[in-house]
Amino acid sequence: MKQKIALITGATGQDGSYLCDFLLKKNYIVHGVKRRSSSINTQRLDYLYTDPHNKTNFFLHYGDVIDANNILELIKSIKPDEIYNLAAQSHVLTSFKTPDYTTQVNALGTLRILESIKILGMRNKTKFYQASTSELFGNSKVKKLSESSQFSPESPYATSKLYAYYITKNYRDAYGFFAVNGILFNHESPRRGETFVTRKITIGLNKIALGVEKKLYLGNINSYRDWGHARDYAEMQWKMLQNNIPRDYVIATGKAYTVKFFVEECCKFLDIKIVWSGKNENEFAYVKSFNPKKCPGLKIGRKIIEIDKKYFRPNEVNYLNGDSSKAQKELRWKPKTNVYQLIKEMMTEDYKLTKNLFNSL
Ligand code: NAP
Ligand code: G4F
Repeated sequence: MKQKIALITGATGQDGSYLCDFLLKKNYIVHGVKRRSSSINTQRLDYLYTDPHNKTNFFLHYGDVIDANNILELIKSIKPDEIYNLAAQSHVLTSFKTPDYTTQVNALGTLRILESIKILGMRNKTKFYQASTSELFGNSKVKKLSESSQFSPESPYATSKLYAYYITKNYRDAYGFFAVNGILFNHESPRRGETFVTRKITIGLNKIALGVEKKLYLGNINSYRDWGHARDYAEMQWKMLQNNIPRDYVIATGKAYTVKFFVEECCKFLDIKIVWSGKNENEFAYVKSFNPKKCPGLKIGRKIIEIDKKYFRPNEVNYLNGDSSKAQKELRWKPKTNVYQLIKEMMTEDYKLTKNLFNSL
């Protein structure tokens, strides 16, 4: 069988790295787009990379979805069977500070790829996956959000992704593209960016336990998220493009927890007992008891979590919980990793990382 060719924008990100790995194992030829940066930004892919002078199925190209000519050239030369558009300014709070840039990348970046496929006459060859998001739903009253729930974006990030969602649908409806939206709820992993809340917590608490840092500052700890594992969700991105018909799907675990719960479970992993005190922006957590073998850097009574208003968003999405029954039925899928397994994996990896850091100090 002819080897399939995939092009992945955002290959250097959390999802991109899992998807590259997944597709290479499926014997794809994988082309990833990386951005030029002043220091190397391919750490998540290093274990997959082979010098292209040797035989390899994995190639990285410089590119940027803001550069229409670059995107057109890449698609023209690579001739992919499948394009996964994962490139994004993906941080919600940052999107309030850089709304123009966020829109250029997330909204118009998507349009540029779709237009390139159209201009090159490749709509019958190339399938297109768009990384849509549960942020589209905003503060819905619906407790379990599905493909038919209403959108109500609450941030420049979500609004830019709303454009990308609809332009993908437009190209499917107007020109017959095989173009789909994966409406993915939050998914995390040891490769998650350090400024998203789960990873910030797993890194922060490990540093506190080992005495590298004293305190972790967080924003709104009362919001709920439906957290899955990025590795499981990469498989779904692929499955959507193997479907007989181009359809949009919600991918979620169906269970939502607060940020506060996530903190408490991470503390349990380290055998730290915390007590919460105070309210709203004055809330904090201090250490009631701990295991000195696991946490040589701790002291009883120390405040280890505090709230810093700078992490509050001008608009918050308070509750996100997804109903992925359509994907489960039509794509034969079940979320494999629950939040407890996710926390265990992230904490284990960040404990090792922090120990290495500590030993090198
Ligand atoms: P991520 O770790 O932030 O990765 C984003 C990727 O996009 C990185 O490779 C980044 O490159 C790249 N990128 C940013 N701006 C670009 C540009 N102008 N041109 C080309 N590439 C650019 O995000 P993720 O968690 O893997 O998420 C992947 C996609 O899924 C994103 O579109 C995100 O919005 C969406 N999504 C994520 C979640 C989630 O919970 N993770 C849920 C729903 C939807 P650098 O490495 O150089 O920064
Ligand atoms: O981890 P977060 O920054 O993720 P958020 O905003 O839900 O967005 C992520 O998931 C979306 C899918 O729903 C993606 F589309 C998007 O690209 C991204 O991957 O924040 C989660 C929650 C929020 O309610 C936030 O206010 O945690 C709260 N939070 C509390 N303290 C914090 C912090 N978030 C961050 N980043 N940093 C804090 O210190």
